[in-house]
Amino acid sequence: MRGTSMKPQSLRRAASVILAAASLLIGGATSGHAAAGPGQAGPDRQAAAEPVLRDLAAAKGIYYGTAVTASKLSGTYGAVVGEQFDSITPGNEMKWGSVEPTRGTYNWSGADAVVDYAEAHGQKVRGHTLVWHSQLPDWVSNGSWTAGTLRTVMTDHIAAEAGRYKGRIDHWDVVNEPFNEDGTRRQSVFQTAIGDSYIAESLRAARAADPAAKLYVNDYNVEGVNAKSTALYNLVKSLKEQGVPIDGVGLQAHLILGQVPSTLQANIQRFADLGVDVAITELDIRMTTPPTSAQLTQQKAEYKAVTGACLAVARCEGVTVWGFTDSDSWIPDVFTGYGAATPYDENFRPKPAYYGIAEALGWTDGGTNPPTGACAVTYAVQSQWNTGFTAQVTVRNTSTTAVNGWKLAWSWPAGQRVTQAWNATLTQSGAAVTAADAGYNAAIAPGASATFGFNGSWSGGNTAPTAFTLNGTACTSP
Ligand code: 9MR
Repeated sequence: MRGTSMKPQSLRRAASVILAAASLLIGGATSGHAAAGPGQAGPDRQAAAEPVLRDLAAAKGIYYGTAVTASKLSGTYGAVVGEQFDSITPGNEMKWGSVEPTRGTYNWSGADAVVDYAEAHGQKVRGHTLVWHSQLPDWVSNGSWTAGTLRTVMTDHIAAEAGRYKGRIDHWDVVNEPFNEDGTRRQSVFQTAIGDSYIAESLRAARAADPAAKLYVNDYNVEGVNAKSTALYNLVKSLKEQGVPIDGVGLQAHLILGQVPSTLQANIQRFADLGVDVAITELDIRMTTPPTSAQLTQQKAEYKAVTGACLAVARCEGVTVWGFTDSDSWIPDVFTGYGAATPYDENFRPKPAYYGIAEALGWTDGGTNPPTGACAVTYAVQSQWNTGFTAQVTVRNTSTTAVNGWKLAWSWPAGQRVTQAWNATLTQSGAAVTAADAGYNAAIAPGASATFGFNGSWSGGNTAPTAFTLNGTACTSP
């Protein structure tokens, strides 16, 4: 439940900020995060003042989190995670298949790295996840079990993992995805071998292993009021009636643009009324790619609405996005033709969605950061031959403030590649291209333009990109 007193986490954060400041004073700062500090630009990032989601969220009494990949927690990725978020969830590193691939043999390296990082940055940790039908090691999913033998394996696993991190995890997703869409129980190995009671037994084992952690049941497609969320509601009700330790429900919220459930807030409220906390645990909002500026603007409104729904209910503890950057999102791998689901683009530039979250958390920009209309881009293929082409791009500053240093980003729809550029530095990663100013053309006054050109290669088609962002803000293009 939300409180107003300073929690141990806040104290830890205050301590880490003081330490960072102290190390700057003695000239000892070595990491990007310590050097940049909360609220300032990290390496390769926009120099202008950006809202800091973790500070805005804390002021509203919630946390704002992200799923992370442990191996990426350095450089720009690590700097953004530390600056912007006050809770992290390991995307994969605490799953059974990661930590206990063979029976009794544990590998804690990834999970340890995430917990250590969180403590160094004053962040909460969502432990994810102890009992789930997926990403299980073969020895569990393909074992031949009786109720008794699997119960022992399951509770041993919970004791080992939750016990290892005792006192260091704020929220545990103890059981993940126990329901089918119609609200019946998913026929996981735990359900079929042990029966309905495996959920209560898991929660009791987790409480015994780490009494301070808040224990959650987490699922997807339970954001609105529907058969599945009603089954979750009935489960929580019955667990509470039996005195089983259950503190909260996680609504994953893997959403599709244009399909945010209208009953989201009412659904959060009905769980709160039952006497449990609620969290949005895996938020992303996917769209067809490449995104248009209209889609990015709609996504901004939807991130704002989801964050607002959590804020509107006192027992909603926080929101976690499932990856903060489009370069660390599961969506394109699983949903062909979909992506752009997170608040930052593939080059760590904040998207309109990021400003939507900030606005929901009370930030205002004084009108200097409209999501559209701040820039206008023309992209013209001037000549084209065999498999090559030459193009010219003009970016006009249509806002009322000067641009001092710019990055123009787009995604190529047809596999084109940059081979050579002039008047800008172009880098490409997959389909994502970023054109950075060449120094002498870094400043673009209101109403003025910068133009650059490049040669590229193409095969099959040379369709122009349809969406551009300038320093993370969507541009119009004819
Ligand atoms: O983000 C995770 C991805 O890297 C894994 O490949 C995937 C395997 O299922 O799991 C992803 O995370 C899932 C989370 O643990 C539970 N809810 C759904 C998430 C997306 O699949």
